Amino acid sequence: MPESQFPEGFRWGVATAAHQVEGGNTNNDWWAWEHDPESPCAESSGDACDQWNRYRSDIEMLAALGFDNYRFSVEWSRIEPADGEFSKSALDHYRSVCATCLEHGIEPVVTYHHFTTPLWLTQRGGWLSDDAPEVFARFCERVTQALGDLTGRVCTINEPNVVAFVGYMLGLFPPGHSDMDECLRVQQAFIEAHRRAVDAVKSVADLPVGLTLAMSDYQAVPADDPQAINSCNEARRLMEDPFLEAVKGDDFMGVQTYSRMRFGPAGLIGPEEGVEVVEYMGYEFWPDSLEATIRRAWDVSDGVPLIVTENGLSHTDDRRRIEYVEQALQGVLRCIADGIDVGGYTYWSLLDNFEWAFGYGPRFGLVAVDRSTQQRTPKASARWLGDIARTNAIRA
Ligand code: GCO
Repeated sequence: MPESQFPEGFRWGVATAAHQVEGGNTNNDWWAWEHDPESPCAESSGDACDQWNRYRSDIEMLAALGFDNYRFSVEWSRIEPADGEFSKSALDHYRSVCATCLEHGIEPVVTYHHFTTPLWLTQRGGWLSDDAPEVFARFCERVTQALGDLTGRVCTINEPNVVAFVGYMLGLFPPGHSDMDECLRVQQAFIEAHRRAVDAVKSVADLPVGLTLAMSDYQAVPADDPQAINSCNEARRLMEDPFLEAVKGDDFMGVQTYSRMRFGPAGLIGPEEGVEVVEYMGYEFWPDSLEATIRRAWDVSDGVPLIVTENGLSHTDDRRRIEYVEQALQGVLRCIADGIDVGGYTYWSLLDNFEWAFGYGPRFGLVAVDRSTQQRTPKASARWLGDIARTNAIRA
């Protein structure tokens, strides 16, 4: 296989999430959080990228660019606006999104929970309520009944580790708590929810199902310092290992990596002198983190098939985005050359969109969006990565 050629059948996708692109998602915890004067949110998601109305042209655009799959999420609070009450209209909408994908030769990769939780659940305890995994599994069954015959792959829960830690320990995401016991309880709730969701999907359709995990390349500084190494291991035990254990035997797991985190003898240390810091996000420009986390996920999960379901860069200089992704992809090739089963690469994100508490400042998209007109403008990186997707190779 030539140095830059990806294996036959390697999948090339782009990703979004309902709350970040649809607009008008008013019945979930994030909408409330964005309008809570005590929250750190920069702004409301508002109309976002109006993809609720513009999904057809967005899917046509990503297909024309050369991608073969589209990872998007369905909004639980639209589909189940009240406990046990399901909206046929919302399910029909997402069925139309899937059908539009297939019309353009695009495989729909459907995420069932991407950070947002319906208000009716959060108002009675959210992921701390005893029946959260059960009601989530009921939701997954209904969605699969409606969309399963048009769906290529299901991602059950996006970054459960981030929702648990940032929402229940750091307090920067809803519900804005700072309680390690709650964080650990929510972690376990998500693990149970994932297991129930896998069973719920499989009870309806024979589809590949997996969760997607936020990962980071935890590095000890200096590398041989026992305390720094211990800090890295503690971070992994909190943020990654329970989930990597829980997915053993699954159809796949989504690896979602952006950068590294460094720990010195006294704990977390900031960016290295001279290494670029990614605008808004505060982490380093570190594309090699993808290879490191793929290798770790493969090891700890005992070889669960992997897909990169998120990787990308927020930058106003699109050339840096190309540099970042090319370096990240070289790392993916090295993993594949070592026998690791990586089935695809999904760029985050198709569109510049609502970056949670940061609002619309960050620019992760391959495609720019004019906030006043909603006009889409593909960047050079969109055509560059689309060409790689079409040829399945990185051109020298
Ligand atoms: C996440 C989410 C995405 C983000 C992306 C950029 O990983 O936080 O899955 O919704 O927008 O990762 O930070």
